Amino acid sequence: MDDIKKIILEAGEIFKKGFYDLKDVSFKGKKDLVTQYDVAVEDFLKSAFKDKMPEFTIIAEESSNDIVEINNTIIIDPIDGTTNFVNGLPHCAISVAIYKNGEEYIGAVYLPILNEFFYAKKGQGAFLNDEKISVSDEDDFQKSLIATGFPYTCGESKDDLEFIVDRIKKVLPNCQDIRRLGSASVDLCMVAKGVFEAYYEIGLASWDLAGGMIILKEAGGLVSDIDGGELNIFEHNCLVSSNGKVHQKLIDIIK
Ligand code: LIP
Repeated sequence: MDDIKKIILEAGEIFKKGFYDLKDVSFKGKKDLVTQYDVAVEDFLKSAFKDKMPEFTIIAEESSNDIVEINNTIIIDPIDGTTNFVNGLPHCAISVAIYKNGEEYIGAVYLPILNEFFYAKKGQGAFLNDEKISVSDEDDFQKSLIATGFPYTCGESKDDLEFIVDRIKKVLPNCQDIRRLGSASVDLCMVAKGVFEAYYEIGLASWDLAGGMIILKEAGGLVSDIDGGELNIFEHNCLVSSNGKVHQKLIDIIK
């Protein structure tokens, strides 16, 4: 774990430089941004992981993004929350998930600007800067703080936009409030830390969710698809995550 942490912390230095620097921003889609720093952080991570763990296949948002199976695999999002990064909002992170023989092994989500390093190793719990974290005990949905997100596709797809607006109408009156932080990996860590009781979003890619998902499960949380079944991380389905206690209620509301 220490070696992996070291690599991610080093990548965080490039991230930090970029956060305070002028950025070349280009568009991968109508709403989907990328900067030279997404590429630089990704290049650094890919090369460092290739040296350290040459037997692992790498999936990464800006380059190796067409693989849809897991074996000995590292999944990287160099900047999850690129819009936040571009606009100077510190809720953006490097997300890394490592799978061994097809099984979840290590999750790491690092917020360089806030100096928060979330990580988990299968069977050993979840941590934020070396302190153990766990999900909240709240079981009353009405008292729960729920997070969600808006996939970039809502700029083009009426169905996706409809889903988002309709579910907000259904969830908002029945919970404490809703938050949209702008980084799926950070949202998952906020559930892991007990800040949010639950988080759901459609259309996420494997690199957005894999690192945070491993951390949340190790913190005692639950992740599923919208039917309560196992989430296929490559299917861009609706991710439902929670402290476990309000999971079914959230599914009942958004399904
Ligand atoms: C983004 C997310 C964000 C979500 C977007 C997108 P990126 O990732 O984490 O919360 O709503 O759909 O996937 O593009 O910043 O890595």
